[in-house]
Amino acid sequence: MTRVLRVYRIPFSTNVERVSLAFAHKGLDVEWEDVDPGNRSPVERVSGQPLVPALVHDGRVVADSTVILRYLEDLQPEPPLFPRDEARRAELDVFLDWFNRVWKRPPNEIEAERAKTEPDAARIDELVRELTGSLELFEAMLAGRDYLFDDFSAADCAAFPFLKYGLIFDEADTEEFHLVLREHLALDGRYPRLEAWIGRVDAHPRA
Ligand SMILES: N[C@@H](CCC(=O)N[C@@H](CS)C(=O)NCC(=O)O)C(=O)O
Repeated sequence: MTRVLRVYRIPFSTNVERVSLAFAHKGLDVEWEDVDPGNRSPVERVSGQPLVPALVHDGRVVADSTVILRYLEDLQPEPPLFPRDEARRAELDVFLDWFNRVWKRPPNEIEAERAKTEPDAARIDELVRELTGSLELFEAMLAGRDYLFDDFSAADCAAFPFLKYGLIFDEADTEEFHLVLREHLALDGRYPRLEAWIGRVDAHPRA
């Protein structure tokens, strides 16, 4: 039994950055467990699956970044990352589900297609249009507000680590999925609200 919040992570992980923003927002301490990306056995041993982040707290194991965001909200409600209003919270739940299951699909498929010996160029073009097209949607979501759901929330924690690749890139980060994001989300000065939001969220602390 441990009261410490321990999180398994690998370098440059988008899903780990989601929870790192959330921990810092709530002022919660985290004990990071650094894992070799090429050897997930410590994560598998503790959580029964290889992906990070995986949280261990008080005898419980919580895998999946979005589930961890909700776990932290229950553990420490203030300051909030989810709206208190029931309808607004449902809207945020829909956004998170859309982002995870719909938005993430094109970049994941582009990465998988590129890895094939004979990539389907037409399919890649179609996926790139879908991915790049989403930038208009985020630009519109930020009309007249600083964050995706007015106040800084789980939506910003979830989307920022992916959308930031349109503007911010660490040259040491050579993960193929991140290269896909960097290539196809480049803002090139065409999305001023999104650009300002990336800077705004990036100014938030990480745990
Ligand atoms: N749905 C999971 C996805 C976790 C995930 O894909 N994590 C990545 C790092 S960002 C990972 O561990 N990738 C390793 C791999 O695919 O082998 C979440 O939201 O936490």
